Amino acid sequence: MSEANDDKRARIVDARRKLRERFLDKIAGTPSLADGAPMGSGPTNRHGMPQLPPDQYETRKWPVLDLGVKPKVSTATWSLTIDGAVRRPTTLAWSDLLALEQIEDVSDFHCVTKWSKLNLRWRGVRLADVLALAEPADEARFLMCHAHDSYTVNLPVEEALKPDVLLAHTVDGAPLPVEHGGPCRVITPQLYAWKGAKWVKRIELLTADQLGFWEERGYSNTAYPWRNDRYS
Ligand SMILES: Nc1nc2c(c(=O)[nH]1)N[C@H]1C(S)=C(S)[C@@H](COP(=O)(O)O)O[C@H]1N2
Ligand SMILES: [Mo]
Repeated sequence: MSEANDDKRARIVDARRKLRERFLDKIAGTPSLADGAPMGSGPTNRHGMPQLPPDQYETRKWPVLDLGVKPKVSTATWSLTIDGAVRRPTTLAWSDLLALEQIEDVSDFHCVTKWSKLNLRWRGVRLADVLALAEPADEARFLMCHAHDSYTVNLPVEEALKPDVLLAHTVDGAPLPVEHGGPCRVITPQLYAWKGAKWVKRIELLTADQLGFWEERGYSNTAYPWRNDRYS
């Protein structure tokens, strides 16, 4: 990543716009609280909806869910690779991530086990920007996130492009703690939280859908909290 930052930013903005255009119909066709108002840059994502999706309760603590491993990843050796069905396979170092546009967004976090943590203030980079950098191929429709603990989770590209989907490195003003996926995780505020990979290391673009860890074990492939869409 040696381009001058201005050139790179202009290229990302243009690539993001083109990518969004390709997926606009699909974005419009999915249940979304964001469709009317771009987010990823401001306060909560509820937009007049009730506080909580159906059958969720609010928790003040923030539970930790993982597969029994909390990988220690230092920012010095951190990298994120975007590959698969892309024109420009891309690997970012930590400094590359921080050189991209930084977004602050307040959003809610809904776990399929029924707790919701409201009003988390995240800071990070839009996943859309990082995908735009890698230029997904025309046939790219899905992505698989791979994490350091061998967790995997799949997403349709149109969900990944939503503006509140972040590669988050900071929460409530502090570096994201290891147990919550630090130094960097994906968040998907409009889907159940398992769709956001903690300790993400690779994002693979796919031309056909594949199931991730929980989707293979019976969780819904779509995972819309506002539709109580938990299991398949
Ligand atoms: N790498 C990785 N990411 C993961 C998980 C995991 O086990 N490993 N668990 C998922 C699940 S089921 C949920 S509910 C959220 C929990 O995030 P938290 O531990 O920060 O609350 O992370 C998701 N992302
Ligand atoms: Mo979960």
